[in-house]
Amino acid sequence: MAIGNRYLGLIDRYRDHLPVNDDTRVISLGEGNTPLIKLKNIPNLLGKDIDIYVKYEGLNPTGSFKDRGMCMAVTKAVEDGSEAIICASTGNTSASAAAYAARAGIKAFVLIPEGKIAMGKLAQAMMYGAEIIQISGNFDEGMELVKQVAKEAPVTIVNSINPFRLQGQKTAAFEIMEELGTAPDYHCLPVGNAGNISAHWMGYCEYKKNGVVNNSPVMVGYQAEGSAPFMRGKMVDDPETIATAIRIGHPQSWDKAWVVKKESNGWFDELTDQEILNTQKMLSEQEGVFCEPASAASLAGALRDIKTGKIPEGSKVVCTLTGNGLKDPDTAIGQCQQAETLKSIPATLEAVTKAVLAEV
Ligand code: AN7
Repeated sequence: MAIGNRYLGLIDRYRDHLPVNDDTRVISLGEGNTPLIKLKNIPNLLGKDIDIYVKYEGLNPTGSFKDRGMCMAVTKAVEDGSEAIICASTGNTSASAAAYAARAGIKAFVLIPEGKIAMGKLAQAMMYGAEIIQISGNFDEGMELVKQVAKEAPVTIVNSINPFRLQGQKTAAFEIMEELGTAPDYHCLPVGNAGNISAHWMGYCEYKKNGVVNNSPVMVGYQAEGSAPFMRGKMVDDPETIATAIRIGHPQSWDKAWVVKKESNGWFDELTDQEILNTQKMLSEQEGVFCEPASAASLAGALRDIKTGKIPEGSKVVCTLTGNGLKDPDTAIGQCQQAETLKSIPATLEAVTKAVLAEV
């Protein structure tokens, strides 16, 4: 067995495919190289002959796929001499920006919507020492403010309108193709700003163009019903969903995502909050994989489309699980019946033995 192959993050790994040179000071936390887990119990339950893989991006350093893009964006910001970065965020971008800024030794300003960011994400932004600017408005309003402020102040925007973000995020597609030895038939993602679906498509096209693979997937984007501008065909002004990560009504990569849909012969669809939560719970219970609500939209949508036959049997399907379940403990506990019935018993061998015997 080879030894000494320390993984040093995706910029090191994919240097030849990214806009860096030998002199670039790389800002990395070891992001990327996440597990591609083949589901076993859920396909059995479905009774369908189908290969479903989940790409568990929640295992990145700050618990979401954002780290792939953020390591590139912050590396380039530092290279360009920037001393402060700024973003608007539903939570994960701010956690990631805050961490990479800390690592680089620069300042991070994060605009977050009051009351609509999951507790884990808020804890992260605070712990990493970001300048938190809470607004009484939603993500879309925050994003517009960030664009304006960046014209007035010496700060680099690290939302996905920063092109280096998508460069970093495309590497998730590289990893999938390398592991499968091919592109999947379908790739399903949750869609908010649509940066990630666009980045994946870039990655797939790049490897196909270079002859690494000779196929590319159908790209499928799933939104939450109350926050589904791609289904409405226009921007949504008051987006609402329990999946706060994708509570976005004015997607920043609007045009790009429509191109992805067209070029890949893909589609968009929407899910109710209840469908999203049911799938989040099912994935945890059946497979031992805990993702945040927004992430479960990819699998929830895929399962529905497999059931109806829109995604045919015999397909290889990859669903991106964009964020870790620990990001949003409140929503998780809130949907577990056990949380309501949980009561203490005496700390005695007799009582505990009785409790175990009652359930085996
Ligand atoms: C878990 O953090 O936009 O379609 O500000 O956190 O590329 O926007 C988060 C987005 C999916 C949607 N899943 O990805 C932010 C933010 C999770 C996310 C998305 C987000 P895009």
